[in-house]
Amino acid sequence: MDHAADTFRTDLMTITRHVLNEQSRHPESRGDLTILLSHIVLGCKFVASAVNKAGLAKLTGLAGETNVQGEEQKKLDVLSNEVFVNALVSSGRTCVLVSEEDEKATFVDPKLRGKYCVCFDPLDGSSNIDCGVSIGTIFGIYMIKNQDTVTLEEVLQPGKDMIAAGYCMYGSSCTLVLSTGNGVNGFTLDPSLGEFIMTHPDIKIPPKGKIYSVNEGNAKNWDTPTAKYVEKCKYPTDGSSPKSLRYIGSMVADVHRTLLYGGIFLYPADKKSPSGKLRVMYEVFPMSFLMEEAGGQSFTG
Ligand code: AHM
Ligand code: MG
Repeated sequence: MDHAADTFRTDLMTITRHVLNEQSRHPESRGDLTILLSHIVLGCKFVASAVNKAGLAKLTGLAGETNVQGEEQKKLDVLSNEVFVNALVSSGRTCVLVSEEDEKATFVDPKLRGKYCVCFDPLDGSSNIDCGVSIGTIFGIYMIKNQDTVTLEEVLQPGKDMIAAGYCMYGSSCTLVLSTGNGVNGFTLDPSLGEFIMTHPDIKIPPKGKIYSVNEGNAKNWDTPTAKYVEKCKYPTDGSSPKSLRYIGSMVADVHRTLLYGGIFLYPADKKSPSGKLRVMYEVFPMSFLMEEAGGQSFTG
């Protein structure tokens, strides 16, 4: 007779179970990070559902507003930002929120404050929304020394002080990749259960990769070392095979593929964006944290 376990996985490592396991490694922990992460997971589930319905619910298209970087906001960006802000504030575990969609940092009402600062891009890759290509949420979490006296300066911490980071990719499946500083794990949303189940335990980036990922349309504005590097990917001089080019234009999807398949993702500074296009606090630092936790490297220049 068939056992249920032959057909179904019956011992499921949900993201909550995983985070609780991680928490038990720190006996002094009071579960604050666990609670915060469960609110982030809720935000991701909400956005996943909204992204799935975007075309049907007429959520695609412009919301008629402009964000800090002067870009037009999409309705889904606005919605996702609201969901994350509400989820993070109501967790009672945050004191400052820094969102790509908000011009100023949000200082949480003292009555609801906790010790964490969360930097996030609620919906990255928004130019891809209307054609159904993968987009994602990116987040990085810092601990603040004194939540009552926190200042903006204290929020500008170096990436190495981050205590947890992750992203959620809304693609052909919805995948959440998380690190709390003890390796990287990936979880896939099972829509029938409404739970993220561990599908990619202990992700390690392959030591060698055959893919480079960059917006080559910017090549005329690159500096010489960048141009030379990319040239070598295409015309190797050491007898190796040329690398393949893959570029989605959604950092979450491009980084996710790089984590799983190996290779390099780059968005070099150029004449048009001398300090680079990607934003350090809510895009580069969290992704670098994950890359390094997965055994990879992240660097400038
Ligand atoms: P966004 O935050 O406005 O969506 O922009 C960030 C995105 C990244 O996801 C992606 O890596 C990059 O911009 C793509 O830029 P480009 O279209 O210049 O190649
Ligand atoms: Mg972004």
